[in-house]
Amino acid sequence: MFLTEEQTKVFKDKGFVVVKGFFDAKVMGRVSALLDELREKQPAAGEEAKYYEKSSITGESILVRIENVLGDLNPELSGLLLSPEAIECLTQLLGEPPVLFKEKINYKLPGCRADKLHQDQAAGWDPYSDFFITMGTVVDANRLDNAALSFMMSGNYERGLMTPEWQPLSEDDPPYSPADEYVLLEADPGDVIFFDAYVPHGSPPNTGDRSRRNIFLTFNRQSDGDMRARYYRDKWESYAPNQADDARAEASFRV
Ligand SMILES: O=C(O)CCC(=O)C(=O)O
Repeated sequence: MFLTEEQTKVFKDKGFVVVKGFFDAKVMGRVSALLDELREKQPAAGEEAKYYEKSSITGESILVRIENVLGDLNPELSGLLLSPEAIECLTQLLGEPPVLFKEKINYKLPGCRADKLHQDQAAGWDPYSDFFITMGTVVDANRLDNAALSFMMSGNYERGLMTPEWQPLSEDDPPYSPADEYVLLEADPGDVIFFDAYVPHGSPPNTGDRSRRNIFLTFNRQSDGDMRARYYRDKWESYAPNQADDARAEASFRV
């Protein structure tokens, strides 16, 4: 057992739990370097899926995220993140072994737009399953000035969709209201947040001068099967990766 009873209870009650120092500094140094390499890489079709948007803050094309980064494409990164301890925690929380559903690196560079308050499940996940857990790994220090995430911490949300799919829960940036139901998650490299697909969360635009890279790996229960290839096939049909010279206007709700 890696998570304590108290930690699994917090996850059940609030929909998320933060595990400080889950990965050590050596691992995170390597992860950070691999993310820098991926930022520079020109992927071939079917490889890493990069998404660029035009920043309304700076007017520049910026890399918002990279998806499809684990597995054979990047075995070292996969080995570091899908550690035995991570799999054990996910097994505890899911009640059965996890299967990777999707993964992404959010670079949240200076000038990046807000991620509006939302439930992940509202991003078209219903056709695949009704329950997922995401493991968020903090790569850069997350602070107020570089778009740290805010999570609902009251547990006061439905374990179901609270809006129609694709609609954020609010157009406001943090502090979300009611303010006493949300927490600003300032976190350090190596901290991990496990959260379910219904807990409301979001982050403001990055108006600071430091990137705020976090990696989000989303898992389903083994009994739901391996849906990752289908997920990416469907996603790329409706929302294809692009290039810096082909940056989209800002899209605030595509998780
Ligand atoms: O990276 C962020 O700030 C937002 C991430 C998020 O909320 C998500 O992808 O569901």
